[in-house]
Amino acid sequence: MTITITAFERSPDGGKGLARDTRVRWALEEVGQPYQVRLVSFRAMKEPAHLAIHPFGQIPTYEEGELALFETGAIVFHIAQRYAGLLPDDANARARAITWMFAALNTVELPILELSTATLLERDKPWYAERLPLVQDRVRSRLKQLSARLGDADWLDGAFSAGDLMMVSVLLRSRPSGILDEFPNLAAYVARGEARPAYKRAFAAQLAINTAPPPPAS
Ligand SMILES: N[C@@H](CCC(=O)N[C@@H](CS)C(=O)NCC(=O)O)C(=O)O
Repeated sequence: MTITITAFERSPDGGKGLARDTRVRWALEEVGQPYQVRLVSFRAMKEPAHLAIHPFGQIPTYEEGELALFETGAIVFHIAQRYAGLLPDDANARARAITWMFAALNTVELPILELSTATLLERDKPWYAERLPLVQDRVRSRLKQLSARLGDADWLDGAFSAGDLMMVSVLLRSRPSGILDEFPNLAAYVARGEARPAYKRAFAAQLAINTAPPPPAS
């Protein structure tokens, strides 16, 4: 059955792989499933056809036959459940890997997102300079806890899993702030994720779109 995902026609990051279609591409590459991509403009994302699939008018979405999904957590979880390679067979190890997916999205991504929002959208506010260190410290304290748990292990819980895929994807978004590099074991963990052939293919695919000549004006 054909899998189709959506991605930005032009990602605001210019192809650095931070747009969230990259994590879905990565999951599909890890499990060896081919996929098609439908590119959407910011305007098209807010139009009824896209809103019917994604109620919040965002990317990525995932379509497979009758099934249409949004939210990268749900999409990667679905891929990991349906195809072998991203979740362990042992029931307890599987539950722990899923726990790490939730931790990445609910506990680690939130302060990282808050920092990105502050630096992107709040620079001109009179309170920006006073607030920024507080937001940075929230990221720092989360990463400190994660760093302590990871220690010198390669992955969060045994073999690479969907939990690591999601955590690495989330941590990548903290790299531009410089905070990731304050934790050498986390920086090395992210580099291990980026070194995976499946990640490299996913990254290259999104980069190709973002460096291609712009589509003709309609
Ligand atoms: N929680 C959602 C977040 C999706 C999201 O924020 N997508 C961004 C791109 S990475 C987007 O579409 N931004 C444009 C917008 O919100 O208008 C997920 O994990 O899928």
